[in-house]
Amino acid sequence: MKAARQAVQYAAEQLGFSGLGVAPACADQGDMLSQWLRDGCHADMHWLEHHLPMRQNPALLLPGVRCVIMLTYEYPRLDARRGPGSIARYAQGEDYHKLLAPKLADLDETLQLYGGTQKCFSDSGPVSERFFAAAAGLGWLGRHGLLVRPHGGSFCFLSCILTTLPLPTDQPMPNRCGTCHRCEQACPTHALQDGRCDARRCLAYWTIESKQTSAPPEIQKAMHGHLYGCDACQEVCPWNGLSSPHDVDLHLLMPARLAAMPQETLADLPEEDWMHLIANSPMRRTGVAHLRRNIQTFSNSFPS
Ligand code: B12
Ligand code: SF4
Ligand code: SF4
Repeated sequence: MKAARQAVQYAAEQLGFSGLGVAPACADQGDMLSQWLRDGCHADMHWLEHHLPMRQNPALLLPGVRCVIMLTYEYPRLDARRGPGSIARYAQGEDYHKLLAPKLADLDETLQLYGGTQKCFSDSGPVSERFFAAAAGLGWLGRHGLLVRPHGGSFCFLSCILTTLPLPTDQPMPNRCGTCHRCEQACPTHALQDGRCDARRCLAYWTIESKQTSAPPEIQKAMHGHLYGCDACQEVCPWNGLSSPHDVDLHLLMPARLAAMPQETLADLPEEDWMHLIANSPMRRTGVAHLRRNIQTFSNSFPS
């Protein structure tokens, strides 16, 4: 199975993935996810409860699964928006689900040549991607809960391939956060505690996932300037220095028109123009009405 691993590793590099590691599918995930759900940290993302059995047992997704191949794909490290109305780095360009799916299908084909059956996901399936990325030796889970790599930090997408092939696996690496607590301290809503993020307080939840028409006052205040997502806990991480050993896919860069558009123009933008602006973006999933709600919320919280 060494040959299969070499083949998929080579193909992944050709397709632009920046890292690959392999974890045993039966790796012990502990109780953290169920505890997080019991504590209500998932807010109203009820699909996370429904996915729990599959998350805890990948064999329910792919009978006979032996390994989880984890991959990283870089996104831009610079915030391309000028002025308020910031958009999280991962969402500045085209929709990564669409970008990565054909690449994963290609890797699936490579593994089929070695007799494997696969299931592939990138933020699109009931797999604990952060857990398996750490178990596959790609990095460690920081105090913000995200995967941090010694060469590259946390600004990357995770993708996974469940496979029936018994590939050689990797060893997890030690946590290198040391005495640093910068991410916890930088979180504008104090959503981070003991290495976990409470979605009920996280601006990424409020600006991307929440269907509610308003947020609690302390969240509204912190939402100021955040149009979509939040990178505050990652911006302060010392492992996210600007020097990157990896190139960034041009599809993930922000279109110039969006980068330069002032927040006031966005606030008054007709529906049709919005649709055109976010046609290929992951923001399309959140929808124009909620993006307008986000602008409204932060305008209201800090009247000029
Ligand atoms: C739901 C979700 C969200 C929710 C909830 C976030 C949260 N608190 O988990 C919201 C909308 C808030 C969100 C926000 C963001 N998200 Co998100 N999100 C997810 C999703 C779909 C599931 C995460 C989840 O289940 N969380 C619940 C926690 C408890 O489970 P978990 O993360 O899997 O944690 C496991 C480990 O923590 C493990 N564990 C931890 N410590 C230990 C110790 C031991 C000993 C053991 C045994 C286990 C263990 O136990 C858990 C279960 O296995 C994943 C994709 C996926 N399928 O995994 C993306 C994902 C985690 N998100 C991602 C990103 C980029 C973000 C944002 C940065 C986006 C932004 N800029 O706005 C923020 C970051 C917020 C933060 N600090 O976590 C990336 C992370 C990439 C990376 N480098 O790690 C992912 C992996 C998507 C992807 N494929 O790229 N997200
Ligand atoms: S994404 Fe923002 S709000 Fe959420 S935990 Fe990180 S800093 Fe806090
Ligand atoms: S900011 Fe500090 S504590 Fe947080 S992930 Fe980075 S090194 Fe770890």
